[in-house]
Amino acid sequence: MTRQLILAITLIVLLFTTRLFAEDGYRLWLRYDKIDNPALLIQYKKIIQSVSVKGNSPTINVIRQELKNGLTGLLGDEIKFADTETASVIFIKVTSPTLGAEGFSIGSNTVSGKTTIIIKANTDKGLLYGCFYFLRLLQMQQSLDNFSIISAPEIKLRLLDHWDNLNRSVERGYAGISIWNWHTLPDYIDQRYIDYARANASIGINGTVLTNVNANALVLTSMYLNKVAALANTFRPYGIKVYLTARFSSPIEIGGLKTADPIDPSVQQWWKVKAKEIYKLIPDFGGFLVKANSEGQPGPQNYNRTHADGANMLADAVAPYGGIIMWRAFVYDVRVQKATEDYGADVVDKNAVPIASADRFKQAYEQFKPLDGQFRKNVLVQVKNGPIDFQPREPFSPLFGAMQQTPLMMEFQLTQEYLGQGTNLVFEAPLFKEVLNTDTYTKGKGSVVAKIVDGSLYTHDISGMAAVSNIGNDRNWTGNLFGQANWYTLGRLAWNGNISSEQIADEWIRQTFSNSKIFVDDIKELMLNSREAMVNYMTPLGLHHIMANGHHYGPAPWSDNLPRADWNPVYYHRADAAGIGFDRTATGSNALAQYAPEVRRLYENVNTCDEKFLLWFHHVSWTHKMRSGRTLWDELCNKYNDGVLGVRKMQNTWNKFENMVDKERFEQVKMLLSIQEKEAVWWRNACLLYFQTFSKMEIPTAIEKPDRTLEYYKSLKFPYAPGN
Ligand code: GCV
Repeated sequence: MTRQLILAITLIVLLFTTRLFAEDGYRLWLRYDKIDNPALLIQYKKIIQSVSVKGNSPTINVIRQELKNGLTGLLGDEIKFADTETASVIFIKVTSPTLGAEGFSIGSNTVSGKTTIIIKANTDKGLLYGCFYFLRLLQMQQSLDNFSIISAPEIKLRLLDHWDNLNRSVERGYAGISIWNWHTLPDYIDQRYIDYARANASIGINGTVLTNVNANALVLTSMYLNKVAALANTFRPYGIKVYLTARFSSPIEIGGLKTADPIDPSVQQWWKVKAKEIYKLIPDFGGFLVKANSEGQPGPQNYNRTHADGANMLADAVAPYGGIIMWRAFVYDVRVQKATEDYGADVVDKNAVPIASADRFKQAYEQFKPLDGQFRKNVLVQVKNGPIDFQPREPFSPLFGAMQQTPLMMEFQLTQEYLGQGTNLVFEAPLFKEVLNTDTYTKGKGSVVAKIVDGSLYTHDISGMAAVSNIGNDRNWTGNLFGQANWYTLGRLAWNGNISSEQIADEWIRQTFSNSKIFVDDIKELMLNSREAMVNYMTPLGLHHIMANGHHYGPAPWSDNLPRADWNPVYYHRADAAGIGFDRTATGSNALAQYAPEVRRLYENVNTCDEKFLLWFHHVSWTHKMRSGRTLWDELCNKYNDGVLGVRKMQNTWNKFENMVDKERFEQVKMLLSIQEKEAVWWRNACLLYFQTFSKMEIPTAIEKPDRTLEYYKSLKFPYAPGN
């Protein structure tokens, strides 16, 4: 073969593969394609002629690189760097009390027809955030005429929590395996690590917990710490700190001690030495996230100590270096379970007596509220948004507002463990906003959850919002392309809790797909309605926790065979001949008493309770008259059916845009929506057929009849469902 022929073939292959991978979703919302509006492009080019970024710290170098890629891509010409005196886009370090350590200002000024854009910040990191904001403005095709913005984050710790294991499996992960390739670290730095850091920095995320809360002590051994340090070095220029999960029994498992008792001086010393070792390798190490005495994880209660004793011991170890401890409040009563002797496995004590009267809803509050005021200053208690476990809709956790002396960190879940997993398109911003906007009334009207989380209501210096990551090594990062929007949401909401779901969707669509008005409007509507559709086809009217055991994929409201009563769906829906739902009023578990009186009053009366939460708080008769005038049974049937119709509407909307989305992404979303439709039908049919065995009422004629039997749905098994 001649050299020319080889060259030609290589070129063809290159062209082909470039096209093949051109729009596979890898670039997330940082696509930087050339502006497709010719008039605007001319304007932008006129304004943005050269850029000035002084200095050469690693972060400043990152800014230059991002501007080079971003502006060259968006404008179509190589961007020039120039002096402050001549450049038209100028990054400047200033000293400004309003901007803090991470904020920035950005504005444009036109004098005698020449526009200058100035980005100011106190720190390199602030400039980096300003750089990404500027690039976002361009990607969203916004005007650069005379604008002025000051932006600083409301929440200090804005974190992704990876439930990634050292063997690269991801607990509740639906996007491939872990992006951390522990085997090739520390020497091999995958480009993905850098692109991960860029994506996070672009939305203000400033920390990452690399490992699963069901923790493996090995990550604290020196071999792994060197790998962690390599990731920390990669992320540092992007303003991202690394954190690890700490297995409470590590002093025994890797330290050779006989105990992990937090009051034992040798244990305290072990953690202090470990912290010293970590900080020597990673001077800006963020700290530890801990799941203790929960679902079989070891913790201080193994030694009759409290969560505060455990958290404080670790807090003391990292305090000299500025580290923090995030101690999870996701606990439920340990009296029905115990850890094995060597703490090596999650074991449920099958002989333990379930506490019949206990309500899992109440248990985190019961264990943590009495500890308020006992935690060290560098401890945050990390609370899931609702009292049970990331359900499609939950009331807010009663701990928010109840622990006023302790900074409470929000834990959301991006990965869709209970929200249709990898196949369902569910935009989570409305879910997160619903919780953040809810009034706890703990300090009078207006005591919304957002103000507790950002530390403003009870005046805490540290504040945090974390979300369980939905990222894996799938080419498009999140498996379902629209999962990227949920990652985007975490960053934007942690930066600014007031930003609306509409705005988040708008920004994401414009950067990820297109600025076309019709596309943006329709896809925004699709996204904004997706969460309610999912609530309807899975758990309408306040049903919760009725999914299959273990992998949690699909419906199984009939399930009643798990060793803990409160792991079983029947425990939560309590359907019987009289009705359905969990009575959490004073006549039942009285969980409502954990809320402020104003909140309790909103929910305690079956006739006035917000119907979205009805079955969370009441056992309601099948013939109860709903606000629509229907019986509860008819309403339930209608809601389930509305959910299915909602998904079909999403399909119709998406299908309209075949010509406006590249083939690869269009087809992927289309195929997943079609799976989602089937799954919605499955949820509706299985749940209605099962609940009908109690209600003994007909499914209204206007609603599609289930085409399979209940036995069929009960027989479905998915031994290899992902994420388990
Ligand atoms: C990491 C739920 C999930 C578990 C998860 C746990 C937690 O129970 O199913 O996979 O464990 O929450 O948040 O700790």
